[in-house]
Amino acid sequence: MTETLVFASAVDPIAPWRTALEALLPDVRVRAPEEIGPEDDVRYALVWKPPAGFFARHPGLRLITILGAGADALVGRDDLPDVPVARLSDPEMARMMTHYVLFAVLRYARDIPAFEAAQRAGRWHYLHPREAREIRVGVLGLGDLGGAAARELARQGFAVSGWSRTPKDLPGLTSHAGAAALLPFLGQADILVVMLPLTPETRRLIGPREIAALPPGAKIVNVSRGPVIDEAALVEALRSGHVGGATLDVFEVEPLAEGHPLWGMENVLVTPHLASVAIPASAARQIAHNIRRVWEGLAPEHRVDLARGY
Ligand code: NDP
Ligand code: OXD
Repeated sequence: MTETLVFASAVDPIAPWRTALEALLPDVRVRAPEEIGPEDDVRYALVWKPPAGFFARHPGLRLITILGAGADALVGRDDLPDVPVARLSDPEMARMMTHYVLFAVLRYARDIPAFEAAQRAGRWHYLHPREAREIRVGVLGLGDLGGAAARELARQGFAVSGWSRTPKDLPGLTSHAGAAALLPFLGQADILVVMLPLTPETRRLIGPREIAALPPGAKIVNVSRGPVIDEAALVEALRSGHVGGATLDVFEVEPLAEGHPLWGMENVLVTPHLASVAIPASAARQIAHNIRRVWEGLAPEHRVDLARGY
């Protein structure tokens, strides 16, 4: 019997997801909310920030899949039905994120912002290149995306350390875990890469005290969620020079407001939340695999722990 997957996203076009999913699951129809009719048996939802009241319209749901890696937008909702929620954990998404992080770290490691400024001033500005192993990169969050980026940075020869909730054993990098290890970890990060999910525990985790713990002139790359960093404290530290530069893909409020101080700061690179995106051709395989697991009465993989927040 044919079942329906309802697809709801204001940012992702449905067509490539429909093509990829229907090819893998011939008995499942992929429909936009406005295409759903009385004949549809809606069992699955693939969503990115669906509107309020969305889930109540589909009482037969058996699996919700978040159209992304971060679960924060869904976790806090009071209208979630009591069905498993999975998120994407896709190697191609990890590859795209790793590219962004590598770009941002290499840009600082090779002093590119200084050369960009020198070029604008028409000035020949020689800075002797440092070896990668002299540059300490700290990665906050060693999950699917953070772990992949940290491993690649280590492969490129940087002195990489990572921090997570539970201890990790990742090749080529030093791992730290737990709240007590955070400040000493930050003190060793010439470049800090933020890859933590947004949860009640991580909201504003990086505040004035944590920023002050960074080595003077440290750079920050935030690719996870804006509210993990206290944005006002970051602006202040960027103004004083204690933080020498920041590459920011995510912000407390998105889109970043017109006139926000971050727009005009010479030592800041702003990108509009696209460090990595869900890629239909590869992520559809994971979604189809999970739907087959539901058919077999098995728990879906990459399930979000709603109590933990990620
Ligand atoms: P995972 O859920 O796989 O990993 C999260 C990591 O953070 C884990 O290592 C976890 O520790 C650690 N962590 C969580 N809470 C704490 C805490 N309180 N203290 C210390 N460590 C903690 O996430 P991903 O790597 O897949 O993704 C990270 C985030 O990236 C997403 O949540 C999303 O917000 C963001 N993202 C941004 C995108 C963009 O385009 N900018 C695109 C995709 C994702 P442990 O391993 O011990 O559980
Ligand atoms: C995600 C994102 O969480 O794109 O997938 O931010």
